[in-house]
Amino acid sequence: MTRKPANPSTSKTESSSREPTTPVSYGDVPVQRGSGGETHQTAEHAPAVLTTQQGVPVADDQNTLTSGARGPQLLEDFVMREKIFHFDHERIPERVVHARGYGAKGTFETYEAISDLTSADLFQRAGEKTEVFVRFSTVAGSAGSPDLARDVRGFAVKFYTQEGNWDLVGNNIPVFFIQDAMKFPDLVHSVKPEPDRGFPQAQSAHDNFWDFVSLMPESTHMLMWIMSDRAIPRSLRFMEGFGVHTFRFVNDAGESKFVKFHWKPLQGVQSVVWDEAVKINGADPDFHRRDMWNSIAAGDFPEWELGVQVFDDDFADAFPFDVLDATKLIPEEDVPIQVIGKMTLDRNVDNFFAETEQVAFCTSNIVPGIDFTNDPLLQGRNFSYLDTQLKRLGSPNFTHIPVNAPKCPMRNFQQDGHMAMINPMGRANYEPNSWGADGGPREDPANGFVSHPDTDSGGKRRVRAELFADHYSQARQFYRSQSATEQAHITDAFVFELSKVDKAAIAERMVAGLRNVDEDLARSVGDGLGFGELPDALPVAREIVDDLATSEALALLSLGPDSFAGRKLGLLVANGSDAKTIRAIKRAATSAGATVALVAPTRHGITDSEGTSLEVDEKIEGGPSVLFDAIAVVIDEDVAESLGGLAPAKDFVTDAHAHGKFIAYTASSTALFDAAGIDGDDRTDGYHALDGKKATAESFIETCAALRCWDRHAEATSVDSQGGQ
Ligand code: HDE
Repeated sequence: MTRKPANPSTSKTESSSREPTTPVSYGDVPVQRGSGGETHQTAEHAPAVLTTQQGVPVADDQNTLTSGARGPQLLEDFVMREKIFHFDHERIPERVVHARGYGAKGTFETYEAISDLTSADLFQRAGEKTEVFVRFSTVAGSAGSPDLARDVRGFAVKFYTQEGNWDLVGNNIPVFFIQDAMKFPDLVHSVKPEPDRGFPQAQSAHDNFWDFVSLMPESTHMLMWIMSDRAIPRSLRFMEGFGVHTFRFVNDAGESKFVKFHWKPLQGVQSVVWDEAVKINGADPDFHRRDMWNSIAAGDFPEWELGVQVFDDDFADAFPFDVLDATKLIPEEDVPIQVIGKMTLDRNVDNFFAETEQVAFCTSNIVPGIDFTNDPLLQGRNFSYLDTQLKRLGSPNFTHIPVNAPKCPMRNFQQDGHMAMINPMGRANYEPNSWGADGGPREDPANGFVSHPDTDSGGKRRVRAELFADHYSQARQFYRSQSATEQAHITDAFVFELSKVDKAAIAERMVAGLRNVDEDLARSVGDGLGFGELPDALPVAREIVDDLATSEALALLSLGPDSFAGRKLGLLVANGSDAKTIRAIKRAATSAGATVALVAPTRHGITDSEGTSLEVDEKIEGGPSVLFDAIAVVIDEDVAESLGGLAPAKDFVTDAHAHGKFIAYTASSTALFDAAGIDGDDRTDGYHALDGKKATAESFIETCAALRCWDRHAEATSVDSQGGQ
């Protein structure tokens, strides 16, 4: 057996003088050293030799150098000092917002050339493939916060094009809270933990947030989105993405049009319900990142189409709102989306820190053919992102880190600085110079990036454009575009969040603002909070446009998936469970592209009715039904009786019932449902009886294509059904 050298200059072969030694002690655990001093006992291939950062082979990685077995440690122990020194400096500052994120790699494929619209190199050739790195994130929580916080999700894409990196740093919501970057620190301070007490973490349900937004009516449209189920996605794979701002496309002839970017998930759009989100955060705080990692690892690659809304100055001038205002969107019905390519995420990161943590998105990273507009939020971001990367990554050479480096040629005279990996070669490090071909790179006026020559100018003032003063019209349009189910969820979310606010005046001011959106919404939120009379509506700065057409694309439920593919069934089983039924349901689910997790009273396998041992994925306490899109219960009568006495087993079915999930069950399982208070009369809407037959299992899985039984969910969560007012 030949050992792979750790480092050519220090490699030792099998014949090294360091022969196997006796076991060394590491606490109470004996550790067997290999012939090279390494301690990986069972590796099939001999691992590389452990070295210091200087490449010096390490003989003992378990014990510090001491003077005698019980004596003092020696300062000369460079091996130990280097290891601890490095460990002490492992952390870099987390992002001030979007600290919790998850990355993946993939490819963007251009469908057709769109040279008439843009000269951007990646859009010039049909079938062109461009590598991408994507980082999804929440905004408010710190790096260790739970995934299912009610929050916007970041959707940042780095395209490594042949003419440089283009970063489309978007969100899963098409509008934003504020209109001017000047207000961003205030917004973020208000949602982050309150400064005196240091909580709440990853939550907007507290006084400071609602105080700020209720004083900033421009946030109203965004609040409608953030109180909708868009803010609690089922998975990062089932979210839309938006560039939010209006950008410019510029073609070779220098002609420019406005453009808004959209990501449309081919998986469909899907969210969870609030009670589920709260419980998922406890059951699996890594729910979203685990889902992404597992799907990619299993070869079920998520895909999004990139769409653009392209429009000209005439449209912008006629549109009732300002296209430079990031609190407004352009309905798809007004400017249809043109799909221009597809992104597939097919590789997980090799190392979380190296890629997901160190990736540095900058809105200022654009390429020839794409340009900014004067959106004041976008312009402010162009300053902020570059600035923040310096703080976070510690050196202007963060562009040398592989995840940030372009994959096309990069040459300039920038040099030195902390951790410089790339410096100019040769004698010339300036230009102009007269060193001819050896003098380094030169500018390219014909093909280099040229800013679109916008002619807007005016006196220096701190003002907002006139149409920015409309704060309610599109919030109303959004609310009216939702189904009754979605409107109810929005109402419940407002009630939940405002019920966490201690100061009554803040909640009242918010409800006063909601009266400008929709009277019924304000009334229902007021009722939920126990208000008697509603406060007067807030004054409006500009007359509300009341006749905006509703837009189906703004609702979530109309965008749901059309099959059960990519989703997960939780199958509750135990010893003696009917083998035929288990087989039928597993086959039906997997052939529909879904995954099945076996949940059982014990983790280390069960034996089915035919005596076959089955591996179990979750012990019932660790695999609550909130982790699954639908459930099936296949247990025999004795087990159903005994599980009826176990709280987590009852929760498994009551939660699935209340969350409106599709539920399949065998006749032998009913005692569990009865014990959980779901008797025969309740087991109707969305319940499927299983009988071991293939066709029954398939018809259940087909039904699961629909998201939920919303009526059951509404009934289980309404105050009326609980005997309240
Ligand atoms: Fe960001 N934002 N942002 N933002 N943002 C950051 O940059 C900022 C805004 C967005 O996964 C920071 O690298 C300002 C809108 C995403 O690494 C920081 C303003 C949108 C990410 C910053 C905004 C976003 C960030 C923090 C108001 C959607 C995560 C760390 C003008 C279109 C990127 C960092 C990643 C991150 C500033 C508003 C999306 C501080 C000043 C609007 C997806 O630079």
